[in-house]
Amino acid sequence: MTLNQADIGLIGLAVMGQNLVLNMDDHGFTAAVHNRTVSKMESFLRGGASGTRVIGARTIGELVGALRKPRRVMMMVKAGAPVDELIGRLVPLLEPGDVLIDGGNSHFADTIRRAAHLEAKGLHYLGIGISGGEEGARHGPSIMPGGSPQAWEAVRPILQAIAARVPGEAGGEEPCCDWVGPDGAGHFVKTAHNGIEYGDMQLLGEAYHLMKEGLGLSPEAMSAVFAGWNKGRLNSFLVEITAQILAFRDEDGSPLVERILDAAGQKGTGRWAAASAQELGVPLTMVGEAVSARSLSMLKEERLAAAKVLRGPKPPPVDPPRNFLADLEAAVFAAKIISYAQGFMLLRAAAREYRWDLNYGRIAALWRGGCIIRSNFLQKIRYAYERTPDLANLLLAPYFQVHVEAAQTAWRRVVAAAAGRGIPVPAMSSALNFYDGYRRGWLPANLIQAQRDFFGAHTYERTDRPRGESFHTDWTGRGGTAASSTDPAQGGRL
Ligand code: NBP
Repeated sequence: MTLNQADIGLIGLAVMGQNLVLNMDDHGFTAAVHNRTVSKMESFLRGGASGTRVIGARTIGELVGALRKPRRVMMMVKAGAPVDELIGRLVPLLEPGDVLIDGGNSHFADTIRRAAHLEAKGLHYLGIGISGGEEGARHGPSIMPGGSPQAWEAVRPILQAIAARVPGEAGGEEPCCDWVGPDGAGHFVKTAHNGIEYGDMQLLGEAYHLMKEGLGLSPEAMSAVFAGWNKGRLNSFLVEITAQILAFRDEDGSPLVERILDAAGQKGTGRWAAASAQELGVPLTMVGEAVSARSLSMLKEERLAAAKVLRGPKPPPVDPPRNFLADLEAAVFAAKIISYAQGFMLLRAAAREYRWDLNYGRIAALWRGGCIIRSNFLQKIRYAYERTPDLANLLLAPYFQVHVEAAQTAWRRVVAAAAGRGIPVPAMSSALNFYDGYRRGWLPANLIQAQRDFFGAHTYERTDRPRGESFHTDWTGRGGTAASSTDPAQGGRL
């Protein structure tokens, strides 16, 4: 074992850890590695890492001893308790000024807690979101680092070297990796990314459903449609792989996709995005629908039983409109705009709540390469925020406003055709409902306030009085008090 020589230590040699280490090695960095099950590390050194400068460490102590100071240690282990356990073992071995990095999919609240705990001990802590799966980790992921600015400076050269690269503003290339904010900001941005990823995937699933059942297209024909979309404004990694998946044949030549069980799993980050949105009061409806659609899909046996009992429209009352495929492309595009608008609403709300000074244009730029939602579309979002950093909502930026408006007639036709045929399109229709709600100065929430005041004396504000004044009415005349009051004590009972 060579002492004080390695640039970085990495613990956790599963799929992500191994590929990140090889990526670091490609870029000239020396990594010392350790894995709890030491035999996995040994087989990595004999296999994928043979011929590289990677240094194996049989214990955590050995790994720490192999690092140059200030030490940089990256954890790539399963999120949750394993991270706390590992931190507990590392802390006694590290010194003030050393940098500990969690590159897993940790919950941002855990990262905030860990950062406070470790920074109090003089250690620096970074919680970084990494997207791109195995391929990204090996050849260039999108990296979303959060934590102390000093810690960021200490790891910037390594993380920016291994990140995906995309064409830069002023020519050349720029890395899809830049500091996003303090403590849990990086992991929060990764959660928002994953939520948006759920929405994008659900929209493509709904388009597939409409083409398959509404138009009766073969997987081959659908593959061609997605490949065509990928040449236009919907160009993205997910549309590209969808075209490839639909064209993929099983060993006997049949389309493999048709043999895959229709029960979609989830590891939790989409649910975290939806839950954070609920807590922050953000209408992140697309992610909510996408998470619920996966949950509904998991009820396979129940759905099979229900299919024998519950009937939909029969025969289909409407034919698909002419030019349905063009309508569908417009509907997917418009709904995608809504989904990203909601995702950035979530980021804005989190920035307010956790006091993060997030740079939305830069976040959009980080997602342009390496990650699952990478697309040209993100460049438009970047421009929108560069032009107006305090943009209240992406939908108000001219590019998005014009495109949603231009798509809306087709979008409405698609949602109506789906409803008429009994084909579920929860993401496309909830996006439309969001658009129709967000663009209205008045919503029927006055009735809801009246109901709340009726049964729970929750009070309401009036349109003919200044905001902040609370009123309560005795709706039945049996309450024994005046019909309306401005009792300030009641204002807090909401
Ligand atoms: P996994 O999430 O499957 O975790 C396996 C690794 O964690 C192994 O190295 C395992 O060691 C180690 N580990 C566990 Br489990 N408990 C431990 C403990 N108490 N102490 C020390 N090590 C422990 O690996 P992964 O799929 O490579 O992902 C790593 C992280 O990156 C996760 O947080 C994941 O959510 C995130 N992520 C994954 C992807 C992806 O595409 N897979 C993408 C982006 C982010 P062992 O070998 O001894 O069991």
